[in-house]
Amino acid sequence: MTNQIQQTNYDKTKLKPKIIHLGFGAFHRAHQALYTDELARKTDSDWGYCEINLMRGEQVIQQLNAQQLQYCVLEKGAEGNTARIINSVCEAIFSKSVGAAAVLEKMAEPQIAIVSLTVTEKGYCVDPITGKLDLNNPQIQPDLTQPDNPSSAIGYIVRALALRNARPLPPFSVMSCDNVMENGHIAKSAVLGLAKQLDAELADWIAQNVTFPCTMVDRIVPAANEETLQEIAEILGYYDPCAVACEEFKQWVIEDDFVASRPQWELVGAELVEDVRPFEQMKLRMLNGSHSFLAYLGYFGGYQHISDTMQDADYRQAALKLMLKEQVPTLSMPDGIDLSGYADLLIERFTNPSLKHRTWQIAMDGSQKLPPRLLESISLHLKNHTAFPLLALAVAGWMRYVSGIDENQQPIEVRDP
Ligand code: NAI
Ligand code: CS2
Repeated sequence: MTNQIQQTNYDKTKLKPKIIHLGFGAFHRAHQALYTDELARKTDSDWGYCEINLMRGEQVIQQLNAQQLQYCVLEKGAEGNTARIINSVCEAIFSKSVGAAAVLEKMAEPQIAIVSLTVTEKGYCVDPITGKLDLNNPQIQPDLTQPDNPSSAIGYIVRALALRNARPLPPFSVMSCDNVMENGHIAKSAVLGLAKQLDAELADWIAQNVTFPCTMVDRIVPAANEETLQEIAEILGYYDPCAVACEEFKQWVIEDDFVASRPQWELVGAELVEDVRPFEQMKLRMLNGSHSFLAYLGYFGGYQHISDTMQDADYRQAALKLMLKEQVPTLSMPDGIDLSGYADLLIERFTNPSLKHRTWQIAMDGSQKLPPRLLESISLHLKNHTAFPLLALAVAGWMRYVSGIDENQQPIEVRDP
């Protein structure tokens, strides 16, 4: 196994913070920030990030600032590992350290063309069934009464757009990169839902002037633990607390619907398309649906990681069968997409023993994750009178899991809003 280090090859001063990203978590570091870094490596792109963490994630922002806004992504391949130094971040702030007014001023800077998000499924504060903003959500409630001092991601976006409209400045595009079906439409529904409560004219302006491209995002990026960070430190020769490890595979399908300009991500492998829906459905049902199946059933089987479940032929076969027999029939894909090959590739990716992706991590937030992964397919099976034993088993696994007691009568640390 070889380890390579890919150092940065450009001067960061050529970049401008033209994208605000909300949610500097593990995934964004190894996905959108890496694509944008690759673009700066290969072209004269001047697109850089201003990273903002809201509510949580103060420490990683401090650590990133302390290391000149560079960090490492370790890509773990079958042949070897590549430690890539990512340099696409120009600024990083934690909302509570600087205050809401300073964050809003950043979002209202004239050069900001895109606000992207990875704030987890629950960050949109929508009812998972209706897709509409939940006005009773505890994150949204304070934003209804104090809109100029927001706390939710949606509250920040609405207030920043209000500032841009008032100044007047051009709007930005809002690009969700979360595992939410029709994530752009959900982001739009949440933003308009809040704006309508605050100012009907603003809501109209947003509806007419802001775009919310949908995206399908894919790369398995487990939360980094001390073992991961030590492994990366051995390769780099120094300790990087912001580093993450991930698989080699990555995919990004983006609806080409930006109101201002955008980076030419297609030059570094992203697919810019008219309609992302089929790709989102394929990925959420086949990859994430079987991930959740393996997470709940694997947890009860005593398996700590997804790769451990893949060592058990029963689990492996069940995951493949769930994909091919119960999810594929619910999909309608453009010509040329080989779903059986896709399923085989997913099993291969899940098997990667160097990715320590905890079943417990994937089991988190099931109430938000299950609708696009399992329940929409179940609805279709019910309508068509077709069988769905494995989807039902996955839901049963979730029910059993949220009861909070495992097979040995031990408590489960359930995390779910
Ligand atoms: P993470 O836990 O490392 O990061 C989550 C980020 O979201 C943090 O910056 C946190 O501050 C922020 N956040 C959490 N709740 C929030 C809220 N209510 N409002 C505002 N910000 C909030 O998680 P990770 O791995 O980065 O994943 C984030 C999301 O990215 C996932 O939920 C999923 O939708 C998507 N994703 C993750 C992949 C992965 O393999 N990790 C792959 C594909 C998509
Ligand atoms: C996982 C996803 O945590 C989860 O729920 O199913 O984060 C998964 O790793 C990604 O969607 C892969 O792209």
